[in-house]
Amino acid sequence: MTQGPAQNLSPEAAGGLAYDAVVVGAGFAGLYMLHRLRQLGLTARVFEAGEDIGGTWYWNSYPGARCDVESLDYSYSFSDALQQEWTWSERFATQPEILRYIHFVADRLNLRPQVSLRTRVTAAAYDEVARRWRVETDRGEAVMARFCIMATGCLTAAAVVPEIPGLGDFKGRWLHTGNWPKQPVDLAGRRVGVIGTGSSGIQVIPAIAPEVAQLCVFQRTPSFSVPARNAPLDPARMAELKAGYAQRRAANLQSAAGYVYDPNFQSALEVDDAQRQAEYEARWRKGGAGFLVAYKDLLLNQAANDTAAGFVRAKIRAIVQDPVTAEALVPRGFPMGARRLCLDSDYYASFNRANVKLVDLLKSPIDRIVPEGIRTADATYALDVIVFATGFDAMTGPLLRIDIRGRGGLPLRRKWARGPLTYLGLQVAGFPNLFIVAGPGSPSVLSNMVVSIEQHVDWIAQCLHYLQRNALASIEAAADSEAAWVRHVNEVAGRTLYPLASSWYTGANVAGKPRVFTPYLGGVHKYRERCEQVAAQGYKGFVLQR
Ligand code: N01
Repeated sequence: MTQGPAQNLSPEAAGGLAYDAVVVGAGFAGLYMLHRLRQLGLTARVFEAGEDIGGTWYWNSYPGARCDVESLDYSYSFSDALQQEWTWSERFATQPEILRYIHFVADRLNLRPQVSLRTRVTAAAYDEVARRWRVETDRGEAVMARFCIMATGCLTAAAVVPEIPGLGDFKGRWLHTGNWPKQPVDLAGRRVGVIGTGSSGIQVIPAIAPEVAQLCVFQRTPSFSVPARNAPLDPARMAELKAGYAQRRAANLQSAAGYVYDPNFQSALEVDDAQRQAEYEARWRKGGAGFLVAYKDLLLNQAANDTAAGFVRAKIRAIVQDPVTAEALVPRGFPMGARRLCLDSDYYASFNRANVKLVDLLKSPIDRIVPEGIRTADATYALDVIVFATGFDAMTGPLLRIDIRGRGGLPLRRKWARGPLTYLGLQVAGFPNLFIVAGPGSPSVLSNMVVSIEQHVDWIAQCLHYLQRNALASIEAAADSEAAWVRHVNEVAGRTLYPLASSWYTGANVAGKPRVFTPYLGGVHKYRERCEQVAAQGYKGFVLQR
């Protein structure tokens, strides 16, 4: 491995600068990857499309944006100095606080000089002769690198604005939660329409309801949501938690989700109804995603799932005063948790406000956007602002927006035409020295993302070190191990209730996208063991070349 710019390759011959590694994206993944590359003595450059670092937490700056994994767990664990120095102020951190944290880490590690902001990578092609990736940006720059590491995120800038006719005629302003403006948006006293009631909609609605004149919520599929019960973390509690950080991090690594929320290993069906109700009530009061691990089979057995879903439906009917609105908010037709369980702060209670109206699109679909607002099959809603909380071309979208070409010029878009194919979610056969951090086929979005990101970055860094020590030029997933891994990812998903719902996990939210269950459900702990075993066996299932 080279200690300076890659050897055997003059910048002129390469048509631009040369690095050992290019990293695409400067969120949690890209920044930590840069840190590890520098520790290995490798030259690296990070390209980031945003005006600033932060990735998902840069783009999703809408009012109410907050993480649904507890702050203590949703943070880097690789440096005790960092985790002891930083102090979280709330149980679930807000988007601005997470962004401040990312800036704090970048400053402490002096990462910024190697990050090129406002630079979108448009293409990456493998040059089989030079054995280098040629990476092109929207600024007309082209650089060469031995390794190309995609830290592009799962829910980043690939925000989906649905093709509703008439948007261009709208006289007001429209925004997407996933691409929120960085200048303050004044919604006070305005008539606002929110389209979409997934995690983003469920956060933005209660956050803006008190200030807007009128809020119309355009709901197609109601979500299951449980209270977050966010609360301040006082300094004494924070000090106590920091003292136990080592044990907390170790427990997270041994868990299925990358964080521990009081799992119960009983079946929901082996206890009586009174016991179940008491268990659900305790978890509802405690708040957080621990609701879904109230019993071990909530996502494995429909009858077990029905007991939890029934509890939440009853809560919705009890909170929402207007019975017609309550009934419209009750989710039906898919298992609870098979679409992402939302955590909220007073979401259902927002519908008791006089200025909030639910528009049930299942009864009266959107017909078109008109200059003055949104017209449904039976009414026109006058609006000053439309907020699209309509989600993302998740997981594959951020990768496939880039024209990635492997051996023989094969476009990744063609290779993945029927769904993503990876080995361990880390590499793709035919694309040597290309790595994906927390992408399709890895636990990713069904885990604590920061834990999964650290695990991938560490694995990639160790792999590069192995190549260096053994004078190897490249690593590439073998086609048969990739096929076996994809089968395994599907088999594991097939044992759960997840595939029974249409969701962004399966690509169902984007027209024409292949329907494939994309994240790996085998659990963070087991997945990590598997990755470590593969490495210990000389990168079994990968092809290594001198
Ligand atoms: O997006 P979504 P999201 N007309 O795809 C609706 C993470 N996240 O941004 O289901 C009308 O879940 C769509 O309706 P339907 C988290 O992992 C985390 O909310 O297609 N409606 C749905 O209601 C999450 O799962 C946090 O019927 C339309 C909504 O838009 C992921 O990001 C916070 C429509 C999209 O929901 C994505 O969440 C926020 C149309 N034409 C996000 N098209 C936390 O950490 C779409 N919809 C807390």
